[in-house]
Amino acid sequence: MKQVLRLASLGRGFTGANPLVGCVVIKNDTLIGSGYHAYFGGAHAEVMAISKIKESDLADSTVYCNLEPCTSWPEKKTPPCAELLLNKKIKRIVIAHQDPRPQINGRSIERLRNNGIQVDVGLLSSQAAWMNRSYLKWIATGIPYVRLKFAQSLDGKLHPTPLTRKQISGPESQTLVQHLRARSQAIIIGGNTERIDSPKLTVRLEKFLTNPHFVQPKRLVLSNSKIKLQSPTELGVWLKNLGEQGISSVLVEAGPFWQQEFLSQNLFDETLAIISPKFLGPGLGIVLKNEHSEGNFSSFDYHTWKRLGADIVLQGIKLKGNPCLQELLNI
Ligand code: AOF
Ligand code: ZN
Repeated sequence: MKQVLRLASLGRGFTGANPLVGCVVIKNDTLIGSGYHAYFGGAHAEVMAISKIKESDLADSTVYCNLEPCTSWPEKKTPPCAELLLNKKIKRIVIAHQDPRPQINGRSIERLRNNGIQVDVGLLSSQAAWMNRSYLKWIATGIPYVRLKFAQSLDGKLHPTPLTRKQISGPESQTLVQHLRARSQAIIIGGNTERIDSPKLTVRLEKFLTNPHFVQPKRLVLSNSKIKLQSPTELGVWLKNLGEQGISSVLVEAGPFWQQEFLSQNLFDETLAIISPKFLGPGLGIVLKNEHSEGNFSSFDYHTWKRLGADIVLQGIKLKGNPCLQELLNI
């Protein structure tokens, strides 16, 4: 299953709203096939792993996959993997966890078992669920997984005042941001960031640009002239709309105003604070606006930090808004 998770992660940045999925096929203790879901709309991991194996070799083999194989539904892009596994006379299937998508949600497991296939569920389930935490949150709640990313100086400022363009974080942190963008389907900024920085918000890493299946994240600007909310309190409803449009994860690269709205309204799953060893002097930092928001900080369920060049990145993750993950991680 470790190998399955490694394979699955190769799809990171390319699978859009779909989960990361890997698959290996084992027969007589030998790996006879492997594959992963490489891009949104492309073949599923099981198909990739199985397609090159002879029928006679497949009989009585064991398939390892991090996710429950899919069923079919009207707007689905590829054929159902559960039927493929049934037709190929696989003996045993080992999966990390169920696919909570309402059209699947245990149905494939039941169907495979009813047809005499041994299905074992739960191997490395927490690692697998962690890897797909944005997919699981979006499927369970309909709301995209929200990452807040902000770079701040040692004196806690995101922007100098008067507002001017200023690069706070170093090049290593910029590379991290590129990866964060690649795994998000939309990047959100506010009108001030648009006006001062006018960032392109694109992914520019070779790895992504050279892959014809890579799709740049949508650029969403919360401002009077672009996406106009009647009031910041509409943020939650707007996010839910994004989820309904098939956006499963967003990266917020806005300045202090919108960052604090997401924080104060408890509309986030993860924060990435990039802290740089420099002082900005007069400037704007994040000021939380209500009592409720103070509680958010103690409600991080996981945190870690990493050194990137001269900067440190402090990552906090909330798991409690993520019912599937909560269940799978048993918290
Ligand atoms: C699997 N194996 O490799 C993946 C699965 O539109 P489609 O046909 O690509 O189906 C997408 C859905 O299938 C996705 O939302 C998720 O429920 C499941 N993903 N399932 O058996 C895979 N990527
Ligand atoms: Zn499938």
